[in-house]
Amino acid sequence: PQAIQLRDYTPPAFLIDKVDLTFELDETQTRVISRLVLHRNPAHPDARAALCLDGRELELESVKLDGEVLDGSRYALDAESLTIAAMPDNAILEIVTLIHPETNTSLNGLYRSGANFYSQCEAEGFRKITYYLDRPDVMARFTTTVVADKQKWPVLLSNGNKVGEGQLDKSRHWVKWVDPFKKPAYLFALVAGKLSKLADKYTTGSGREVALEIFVEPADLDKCDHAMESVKKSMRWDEQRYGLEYDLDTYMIVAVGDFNMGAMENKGLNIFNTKYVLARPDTATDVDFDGIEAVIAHEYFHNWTGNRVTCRDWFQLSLKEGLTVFRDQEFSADMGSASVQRIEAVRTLRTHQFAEDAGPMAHPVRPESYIEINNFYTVTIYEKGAEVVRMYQTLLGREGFRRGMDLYFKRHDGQAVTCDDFRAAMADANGYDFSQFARWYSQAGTPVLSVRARYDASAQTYTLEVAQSCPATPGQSEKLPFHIPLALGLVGPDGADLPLQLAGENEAQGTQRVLSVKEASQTFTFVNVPVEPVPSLLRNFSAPVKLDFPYSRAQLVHLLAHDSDAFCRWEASQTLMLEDLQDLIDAARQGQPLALKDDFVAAMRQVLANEALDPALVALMLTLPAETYLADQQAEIDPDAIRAGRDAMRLGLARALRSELKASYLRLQDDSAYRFEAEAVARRSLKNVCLGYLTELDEPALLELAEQQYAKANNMTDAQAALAGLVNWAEGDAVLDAFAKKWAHEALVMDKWFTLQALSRRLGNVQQIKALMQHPAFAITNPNKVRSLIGAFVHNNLAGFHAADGSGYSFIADTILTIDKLNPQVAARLAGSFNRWKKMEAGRRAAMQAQLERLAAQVGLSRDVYEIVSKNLQ
Ligand code: HT7
Ligand code: ZN
Repeated sequence: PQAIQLRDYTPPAFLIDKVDLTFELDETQTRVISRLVLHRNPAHPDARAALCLDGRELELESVKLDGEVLDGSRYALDAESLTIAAMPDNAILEIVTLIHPETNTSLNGLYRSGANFYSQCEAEGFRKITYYLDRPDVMARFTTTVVADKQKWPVLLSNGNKVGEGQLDKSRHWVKWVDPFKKPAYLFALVAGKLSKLADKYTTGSGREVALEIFVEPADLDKCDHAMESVKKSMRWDEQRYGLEYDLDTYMIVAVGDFNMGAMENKGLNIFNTKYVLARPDTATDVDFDGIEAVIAHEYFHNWTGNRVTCRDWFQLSLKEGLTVFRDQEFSADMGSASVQRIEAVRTLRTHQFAEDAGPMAHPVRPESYIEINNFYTVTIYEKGAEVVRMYQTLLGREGFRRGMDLYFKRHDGQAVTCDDFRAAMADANGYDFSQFARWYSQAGTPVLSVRARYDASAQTYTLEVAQSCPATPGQSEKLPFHIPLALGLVGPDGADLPLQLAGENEAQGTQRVLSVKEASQTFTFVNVPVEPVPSLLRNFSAPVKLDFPYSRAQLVHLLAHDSDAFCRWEASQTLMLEDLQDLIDAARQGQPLALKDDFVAAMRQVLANEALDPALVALMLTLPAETYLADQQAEIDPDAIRAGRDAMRLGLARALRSELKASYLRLQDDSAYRFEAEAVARRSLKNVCLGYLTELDEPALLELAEQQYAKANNMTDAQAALAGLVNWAEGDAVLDAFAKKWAHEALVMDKWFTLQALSRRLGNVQQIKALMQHPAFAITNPNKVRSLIGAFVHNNLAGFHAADGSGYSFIADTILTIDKLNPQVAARLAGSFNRWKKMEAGRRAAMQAQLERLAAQVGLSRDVYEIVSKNLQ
């Protein structure tokens, strides 16, 4: 397969003004009648260029150009396109195609889930519905009529406003939808089925009433309230923060159990994975409630950042995704604890994006090339992209950022634009030079910021020498310096922040500064510093970099106890933890005894005892980094040593803090009805972290605590946490069985049951995973099932997947090949489990390479899997 290059971008030869679609839905085939009003694009370099429409897996019935039926000599057809060479400058094209949603297992294009029909068109799914200019810079006005059997498919939905409906014949009815806004085809949506509706309304700031509708399978109607509340909160927040109102009369959400990603922002008709809609206290955890609020906000926010202003081409994907993730993060920060939300975002970034940036799939926030665009819905585009947007705000302040956003919408509403256009709006609205900042979009890799400090007591100066570098990534051996916002404070011996005055300034300016680091090495001197401080660096994680500062253990303990910045406080605990974990891992590798250091245990004891701290922050400070994150810190990965070192730390802390953990666990009990409120969530999170440690100790009385918690839990957060502790012991089996019996008919709850076992130390092995794949609740065609069992195992159970006998590797290669035939996007995500192969110890490295080569040699591999496998082997 050929790579597509950013440098080859050319404007489309034709633009489409209007699209009229009619769908005749049926169980065995669907007829799509498309009427396009097009005109030649003056911006295209060739004024006589052919019209080349994208299309895949379509059966063409007929083509009419300006009313005349075209015979086969007037167009060329291949597996990917329909080309008409002789085209007038203005034309009406009518195309009839047949498609087969009932056999479409890729969940891309129009597909069936149960007896209902759903669509997914981003990025290039519309071409599986009809021949079209399936690229985001072709924006058209869509009208959609859906015709279907009324008994089987009573609800017929598409984008925009419903303008008519009626009965066609004895059995069939029709509904017509008009979307008044121009949009690219990737935002098209169609849903047909037997669905129940939760209805509500929202009055916008300017007084318009919007109907809110959530459509789900009838059995799920009692799990939509939280989603509806989240919609209303999102709408209010976007008005208050950015002055952005909803623009249609109806906002619809549809939930479907078969879905490749989290959700999709189709204009006026968002389609969601059920995982991000359905929640009841007994079926969904706090993490699920939180995820639903964030994803609903994310898709809703896309209405402006993505839909009203969209991407010129898919290389600009982060223009909408990075910006919208940033917006949903800011929303979540306002809904709950801002610092907890920030720490969690940083954990995700470090665990997943830093790994991506250091591996074979590393790419810039604006990639230069891709083979399959679906492989580029990555943590780099989303999460690093959000960090890049956050840096504008850190440099400009919230008001400056808002000025930039206002100008962006003023300039580009209704357009398909680039990351450079966004950057220009930020720069022009504020008179700020963001030219060097452009490198965040073009250079891959995680920069390293090395800081060294010197205190001169007699001159009362504190000097920071700052140097930056960035490792080579595929195709980019040399990097130029980034523009890095470095937020910092100086913490005095009493724990208070010192006033900050840079050399050359007349007076101190606050106790926190954002320095602009732009050179490869740069010096900053603070004056009038009366005592030697401890630097609190990269506050609130002001840039997506790795910080290197030679903190002493005493300095870390000081920050951990006093830093006014919650992120840096957490960071100090993590740095201390990581240092000791590394020692334990090294000791495990050398077969030496594994013991915890006293000052570390004392610091953790202090954290746990600090009742003035937000319990959610305490929980995060006591949580160890993931095995995969630890793996990424090693020169060579030995999964067994990582497992042994990490387990030793958990067990050591549990033993040393047994009584404090138990006391905190008992203190945090709460028998009241479940509430999804920040304070209650925080208490539950710390309580369950304590329980997790206590169940490391194989003591019947402590395991009984977990059993009791499971038995009397009035919410899934507590039930799942109890089971997570038990599942590592034989005592867990009875509870697992009871859980499966109780929840056999709740697909999302059974997903949790699969994941708990996939991640269990005791059960997370290939034999068990294969056995679970035979369970009646498992389905290889359902992405949620694949992710919760197989994905969890290969991505998050380092020692289980990387069993020394190589069984994990042959298992996953076999599974990838099976799934690739059904759903290449899902198969490609599993292929990402090979991304660390070059860093594994020799035996596992060879075994992984052998499986990669086996995959590469397969005939008929999808583009999706081919791209991941071939980049791994480069
Ligand atoms: N913009 C949406 C992306 C998406 C997607 C991409 C490829 C294949 C399937 C997909 N489903 C949704 C989701 C979002 O970022 O909001
Ligand atoms: Zn998005």
